[in-house]
Amino acid sequence: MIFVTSNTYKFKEAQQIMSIKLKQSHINVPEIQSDSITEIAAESARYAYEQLGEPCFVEDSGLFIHELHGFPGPYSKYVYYTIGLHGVLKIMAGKRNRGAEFRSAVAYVDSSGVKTFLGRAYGELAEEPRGSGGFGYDPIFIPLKNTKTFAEDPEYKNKVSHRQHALKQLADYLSIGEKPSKHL
Ligand code: ITT
Repeated sequence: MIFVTSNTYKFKEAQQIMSIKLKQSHINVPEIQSDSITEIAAESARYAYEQLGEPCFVEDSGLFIHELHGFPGPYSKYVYYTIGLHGVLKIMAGKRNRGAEFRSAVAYVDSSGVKTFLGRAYGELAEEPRGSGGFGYDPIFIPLKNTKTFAEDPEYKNKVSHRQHALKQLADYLSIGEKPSKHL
């Protein structure tokens, strides 16, 4: 199964979650501008299928901060590379509601069309970046029922993450199952 992504961290996580062997494709897929990561992923999947002519999937993801009405959401990558984690924490300074969620929209495509799956992980923003695992916003995201950030506890991340939830739905759809989890 081909996972079209330029992000090697995402690819590694997906391979740790899925039981079938994944192949990373680096083809350059344009991303449409939209407030919906599901729409963005679906369009990217259509484009990828035109290029590859083989079943594949793509993923669009992001961090949605409740107090900021979902910002940075679909713009997570841009915000990460411009103001970064410290910029986001600065915007959040003094705010009482630090609730946030990661979302992952996976779009799978084959000859019968595109099918999308949405996964979410709820938590809150840390006061400062912690941990060296994971990528992107992981150092500032503390999932529910844990005190460590995703970057401090990447194993836990793979069990409860937005990506895990979306890929589990894809695995169920394809009837291939995911890797058995030891703890959950
Ligand atoms: P693609 O080639 O697959 O599109 P990308 O890095 O461009 O890879 P996105 O467009 O989906 O991915 O951007 C999502 C951004 O949101 C990503 O660059 C991170 O900054 C952030 N993000 C997404 N999932 C994350 C996760 O599991 N942990 C931390 N940050 C995440």
